[in-house]
Amino acid sequence: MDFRYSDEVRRAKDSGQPLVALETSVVAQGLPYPDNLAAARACEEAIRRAGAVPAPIALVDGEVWIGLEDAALRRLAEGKEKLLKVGSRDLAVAVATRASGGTTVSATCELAAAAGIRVFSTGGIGGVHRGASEHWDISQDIAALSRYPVAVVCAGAKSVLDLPKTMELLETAGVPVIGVGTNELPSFYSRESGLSLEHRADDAETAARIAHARFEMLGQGGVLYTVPPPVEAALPRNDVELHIASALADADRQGVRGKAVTPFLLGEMARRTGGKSLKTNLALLENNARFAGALAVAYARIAK
Ligand code: PSU
Ligand code: MN
Repeated sequence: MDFRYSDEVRRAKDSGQPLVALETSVVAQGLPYPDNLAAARACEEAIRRAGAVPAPIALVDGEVWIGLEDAALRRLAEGKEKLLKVGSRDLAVAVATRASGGTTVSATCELAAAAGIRVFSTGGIGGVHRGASEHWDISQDIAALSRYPVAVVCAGAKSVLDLPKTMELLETAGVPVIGVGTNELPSFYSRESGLSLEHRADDAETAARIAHARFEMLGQGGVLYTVPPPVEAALPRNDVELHIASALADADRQGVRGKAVTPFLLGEMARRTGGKSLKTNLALLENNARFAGALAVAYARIAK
């Protein structure tokens, strides 16, 4: 496919260095400026420190960029122009209309796989929204996870979602969910969710073996690794629940629907927690990037 690679990513590909893809909807829609820019840079640094090369993916004037040069990252972060939230279904339109935007988990999985990148780090995945039996709001992320051979590192899914239904759908989609050093699904802002996981990996090496078996031996789709947010930055589950319940009620009252729901709730959480949720978000993004870096390094060693 006709992608535009940054110099750093091109060199890494040519010399067979481990790569980690990053989504950019978190930059364009998920976090306010300048925290979004700081978060993107911190993730890139964490990946480099782990010995891998970061590959943020985005749409810039209709071109798919694998690896973003500084000016392009700035454009996404500053948001002075119209920026799309680009999921898998939006890719063709974004390309054809020469649009710019941040890629969500679904589009990032798809593009990373097409670029031959096996590891991808994000904050939280989309899933089954609360009330889905009424409005059918279920993220494309699940379908993409099922389909593309990419190891996705996240902090679970936010409890703005219906987590038990999200876990059920992941099972239906055949996506293994691996707790990293835990037997419990983390819920993004909190280390707990009350839901236990069947599978765990305590280190990057074990995690990499699972991905390698799935992709190379079995020819299957993605794997989801869930890393609890760092202890010092995590929020108590009960507090998070209270804020989410009222933020969801507000979304409903204000008629916020569809793809606007996730960015709205993220903003509301930051406001309601006096910025604490933002700190948690930044800390977990960097923490996930660090593990993804180690995972990519271990994967490259096994795949040799
Ligand atoms: N969860 C977060 N922060 C985010 C997102 C999810 O904690 O920024 C973004 C991701 O890019 C994810 C997308 O892929 O929202 C899911 O959106 P939707 O629910 O509209 O599919
Ligand atoms: Mn949705």
